[in-house]
Amino acid sequence: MVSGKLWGAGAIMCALALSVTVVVAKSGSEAETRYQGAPSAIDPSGTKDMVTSEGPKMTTEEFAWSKTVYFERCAGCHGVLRKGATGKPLTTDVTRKVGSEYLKTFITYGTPAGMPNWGTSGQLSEKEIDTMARYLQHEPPMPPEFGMKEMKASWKLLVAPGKRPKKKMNDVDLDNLFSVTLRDSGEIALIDGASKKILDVIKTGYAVHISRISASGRYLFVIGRDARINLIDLWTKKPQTVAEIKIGMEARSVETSKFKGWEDKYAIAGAYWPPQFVIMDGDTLEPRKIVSTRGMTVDTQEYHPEPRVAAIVGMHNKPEFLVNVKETGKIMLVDYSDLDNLKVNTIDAAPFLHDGGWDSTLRYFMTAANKSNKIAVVDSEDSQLEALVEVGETPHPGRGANFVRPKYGPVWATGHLGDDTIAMIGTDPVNHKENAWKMVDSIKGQGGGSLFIKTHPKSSNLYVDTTLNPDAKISQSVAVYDIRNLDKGFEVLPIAEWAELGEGPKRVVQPEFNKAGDEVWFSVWNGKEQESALVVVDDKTRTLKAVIKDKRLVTPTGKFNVYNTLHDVY
Ligand code: DHE
Repeated sequence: MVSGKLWGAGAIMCALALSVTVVVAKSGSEAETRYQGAPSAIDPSGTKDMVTSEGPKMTTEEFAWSKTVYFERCAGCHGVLRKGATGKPLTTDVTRKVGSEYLKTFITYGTPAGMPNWGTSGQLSEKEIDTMARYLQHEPPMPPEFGMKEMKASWKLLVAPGKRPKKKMNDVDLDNLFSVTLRDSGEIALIDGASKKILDVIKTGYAVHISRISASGRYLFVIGRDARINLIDLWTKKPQTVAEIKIGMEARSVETSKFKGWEDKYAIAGAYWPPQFVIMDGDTLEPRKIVSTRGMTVDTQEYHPEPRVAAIVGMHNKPEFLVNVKETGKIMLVDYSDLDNLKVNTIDAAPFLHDGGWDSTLRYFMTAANKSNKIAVVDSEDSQLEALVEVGETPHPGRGANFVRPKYGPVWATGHLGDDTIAMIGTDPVNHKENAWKMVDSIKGQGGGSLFIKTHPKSSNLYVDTTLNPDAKISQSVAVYDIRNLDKGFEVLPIAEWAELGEGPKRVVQPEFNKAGDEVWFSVWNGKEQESALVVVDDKTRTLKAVIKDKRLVTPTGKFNVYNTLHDVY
């Protein structure tokens, strides 16, 4: 572990911008850098080090220390190979040119573009900053590759499909079950939607991230930042992990095949490192096909050695996965009907693709190219880019929200990390052609730092969180709008206050509906050693319905209602 504490529940990563000298960061960019959160899961001791004579002098100990700090705090923004992402490139052609003094200034004071002030905040000492500045002038250490051999070695088939029950052996209402990410304990909690009781807590990967569900509703897939996947059988008496695998060293996304005839057949997971995705058997996780995402960017058409895999979705109308490749800005449509003759249709979108969701017809996929301030729209029928729609600063929809505006027809909405707006894009090219793929409206929210926005076909409310807003009053509450009368503005629900917790950041994150669409769940995400909670709101009355507290609920963040996740209801 390095010296100096990490900040808050999600540690702040550095975003070294090689320009200007103002110190105070804007709230939008501050929120964005705060979001690059988790320390990299890559083990620094496994890298190939590149201490070269061209860089300034440093000892092996100094190099090892800097490498650990870099992976824990900087790689999220600048990339493992320092090629740049949310943060500027820090390759040696740049860092050697600007030199030690220049680098030290920026590490010390930060920048308005979002680089934290590591020195003046007391996070790093003068000596540590000097070491870091020298380190950045050596070639970035190269983490090892992770191919079929390594995946197979990590693969554990704990219960073979033939040994599993033929029918559901428990009386859990699986449709209304919630899989809740317990981020910092590396676990998920399975919570019954009706009774709000924790049915089980299951050990998963490090800094566990998301859950997805197989097309039959039987298998739950959970991925950790360490690229470990747990395949959990929900039909056994007590849900249990039946297979496990590591698909790389760092990852965020997992999904399953949903097309008719291919239900539960395949799973797919995307890695941040190495930059690749892998298709596995859906009921065992045995790896079948690995595809690298390294290649040219869509804009300057330069080679990128580390294009990370962001959101992946399984199409409902075809045997295809849609894979977002962050740094190159490409969307890969992967036809899984013939893995030996794999067809991949690559769509040029825009750099820094991140998350997204379907429109209400499940035909068009709307995905945020966050640093480009755009939403890319993909038509899954003809496999083409339908539009690139300019929205606000750094859109972050989660899955987004679908609803109907009398004036514009069906729209899909996103909030933003970088500003306080909520953008709505028309999604009906048949009956509302003039509005299709245009930002038809943009309304004001509570503030920037929004991560997730949510509604439900049965609800007339639109909930917008502001998890990363620097103002605690805003990050601890949510805005709710009446979709039928958006001009009325929003009501603020003091979710964290309702949870009645003690000290801590208590960030409110990710609204998630139950199956019936009449209640909405929020996480009150506190520090690892502090008490957290889930708050359930009655959708109709917008009043508190329940608070779920339990010492096992350590840092709850994402919540995945089985039915809504499976059917892409949002
Ligand atoms: Fe996430 C989804 C990546 C930080 C909670 N997150 C995603 C997806 C990606 C991603 C690529 C889309 C997956 C998909 O649909 O296949 N997230 C990243 C990061 O790279 C980032 C910025 C920094 C990191 O180091 O991981 C990051 N994410 C966070 C958090 O700090 C959050 C708020 C809390 C946590 O648990 O870590 C967080 N991310 C989520 C959630 C989803 C998600 C809840 C799924 C939303 C959904 O409704 O499907």
